[in-house]
Amino acid sequence: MNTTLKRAVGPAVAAGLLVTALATPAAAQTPGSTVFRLFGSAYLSARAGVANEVTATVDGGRLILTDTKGLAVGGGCIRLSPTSADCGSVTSTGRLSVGLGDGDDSFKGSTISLRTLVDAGLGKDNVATGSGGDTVGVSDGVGNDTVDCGAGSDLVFRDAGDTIVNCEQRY
Ligand SMILES: [Ca+2]
Ligand SMILES: [Ca+2]
Repeated sequence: MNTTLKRAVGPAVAAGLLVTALATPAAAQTPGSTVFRLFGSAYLSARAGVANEVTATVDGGRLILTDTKGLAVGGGCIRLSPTSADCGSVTSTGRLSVGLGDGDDSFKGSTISLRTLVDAGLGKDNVATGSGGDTVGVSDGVGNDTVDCGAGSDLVFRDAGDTIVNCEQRY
């Protein structure tokens, strides 16, 4: 490596190591996912390194999101417990977007009619969406995922070998 490149890369590498060192002790207490609302849509974003078990249900007209690995609750959602949150009136919610990140994750939302987008990311994932027109992505290069898109006209991005049920359009 020449001197100029060393100078440019050195501090960035050092900063990266510092962040990793600081993050490690707190990791055990860090929630598995963060939920929030933005522009009338609800979001759940999983943290890296977690095998998330996520559900979406409707209770009394409210959209309830859970992750057994714990939730951080952002704007527009109300904490119900360490693992669940009320993310607003389902009729005022345009759609639900879920990013499961890496790990062997599951998403169960088969009882809801809200349009749902699930990016299952890496790992062996199990995704079940409801009666809305849903979009599910399990194309991580490995054919070991399972998807049930439920009723409605649904779209899936998958690999050969993935088990796909009830998804009308497959890419
Ligand atoms: Ca994950
Ligand atoms: Ca569906």
